[in-house]
Amino acid sequence: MALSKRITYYYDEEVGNYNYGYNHPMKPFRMRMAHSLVAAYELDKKMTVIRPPRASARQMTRFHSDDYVDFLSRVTPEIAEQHSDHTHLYLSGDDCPAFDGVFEFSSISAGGSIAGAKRINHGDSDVVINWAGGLHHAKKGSASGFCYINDIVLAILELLKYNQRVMYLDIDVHHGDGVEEAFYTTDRVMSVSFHKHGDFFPGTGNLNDIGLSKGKGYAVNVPLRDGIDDESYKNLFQPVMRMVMERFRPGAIVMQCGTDSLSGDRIGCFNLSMKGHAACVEFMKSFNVPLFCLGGGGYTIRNVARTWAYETSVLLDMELDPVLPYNDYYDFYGPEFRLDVPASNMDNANTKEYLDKVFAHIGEQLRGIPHAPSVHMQEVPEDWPAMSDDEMDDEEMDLEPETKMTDFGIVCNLTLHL
Ligand code: LLX
Ligand code: CA
Ligand code: ZN
Repeated sequence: MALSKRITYYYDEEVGNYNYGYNHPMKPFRMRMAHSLVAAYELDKKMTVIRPPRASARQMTRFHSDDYVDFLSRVTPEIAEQHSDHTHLYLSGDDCPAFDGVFEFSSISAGGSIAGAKRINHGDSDVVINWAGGLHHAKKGSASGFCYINDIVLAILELLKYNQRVMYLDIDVHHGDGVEEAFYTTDRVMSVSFHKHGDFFPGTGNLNDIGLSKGKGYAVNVPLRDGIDDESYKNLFQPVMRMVMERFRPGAIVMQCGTDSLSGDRIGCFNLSMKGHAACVEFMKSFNVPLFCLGGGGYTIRNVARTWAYETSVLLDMELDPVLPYNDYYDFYGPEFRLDVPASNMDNANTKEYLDKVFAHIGEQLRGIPHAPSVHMQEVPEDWPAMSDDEMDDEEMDLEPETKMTDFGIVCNLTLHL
């Protein structure tokens, strides 16, 4: 019998108050809906629930450029309109509006992801959840695809202080471009993204994009077509991830659980049911490696809330009543009022031949990288880490403004050198 895991869940009730604008598909309110379901199922009683500390501008500049973070911390809707030339440098038009409180909103998601990584580093938790995180498109010097601050890169940088290897897995329907780019030249982070590819945002994530120099082979891209269903997804996901885990042996897994890969999403084009999506989470949990689950995209908000509440229960090993309990947003779930997101009858454009070709290509890629040593074979200095997290943060203050310290190297303003 598997031992039950210690779970930490980050939630800030303020997060649901931010508003991208009336017509924008990103609705931060979905996080409040998800939490309301979590609480109505009494899942909050089975885990440690923490309100995250807000990330500071300084913490954000561990990845992002100083000028971009400074801009984000000052911008308001009025300033953005008055200085539109400057704004276009950092924010991409309608996708990334300068809405009221955009910096505070970003500091909530980033704060939860940095704090969650620390909790894993200190061995305080086996599984951490931050459904407000997962902003995988944000770049070093600009916002992209509704994402301003890349909480995922910040969490991975934190995990790298204590872990020689960290795996990043992304089941959002979009390519995890910002995270892949940040770690494209290192063999210490393996990034794996399953996504729709072909005439779809952001356009990156080709099968042949596998990383560069030391990082060659450590970026895995799984480009998919419209309408992939639970069975074909599982038949590709499980063997690919088994192979990645066996080859790379990470000390921690960061999993972006974007729900725009669900059937019926307002933006996505896949045909995964809630159970099919959650089966990916359950599969990664079964490796018994510290797991950090983050949110991501998701635009049919009743289904986002259902799925993240259900995935919370999967991580807790708890069975839930398929009839939804009464909750603050009960009316959103009619007419069925059930904990289910069914697949539809849409066509699956992913033929068996296509998926076999993708699998063969990835298999060949992974056989080309060396087997990582298992954790017990690694040499770890007895007094490692020599400094506390706070001391390490303080150390950064003494460095030149253009260089940021990490435990294993210097992050300069162009590339992360790990
Ligand atoms: N993919 C994704 C993941 C997380 C967030 C946003 C996105 N972006 C999109 O889904 C998208 C859709 C259409 C066009 C461009 C991008 C995200 C999550 C939480 C808060 C903010 C952004
Ligand atoms: Ca993805
Ligand atoms: Zn997405």
